[in-house]
Amino acid sequence: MLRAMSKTLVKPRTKVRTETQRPPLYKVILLNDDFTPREFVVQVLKAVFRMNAERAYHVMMTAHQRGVCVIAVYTRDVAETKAKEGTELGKSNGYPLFFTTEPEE
Ligand code: TYC
Repeated sequence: MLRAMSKTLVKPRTKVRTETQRPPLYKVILLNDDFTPREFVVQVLKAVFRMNAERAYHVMMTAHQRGVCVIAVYTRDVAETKAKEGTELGKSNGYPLFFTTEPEE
């Protein structure tokens, strides 16, 4: 068979990547609202985002005063899971607390 006998040499054209490929990162953002108690927001930040009391209070106050606060950056899966966990903790306690995610530029 012509095909099997073919002796064409195909040179592999490979590129060597010297830079480490990193997964894209996503920001988790806390949104202010008028109903969720400050102390509850602090508890959620400590539980879901592993913040100490001081950091959690500072982040909560930033969202309270400016409307939003970037909490942390994670890979997409982790960011989305944590945002959902925080939002659901609020919801199951009757609060409109809301976390969202956004790709980092
Ligand atoms: N603004 C809320 C209050 O006055 C507290 C609060 C802070 C709610 C930050 C959400 O992301 C938030 N009770």
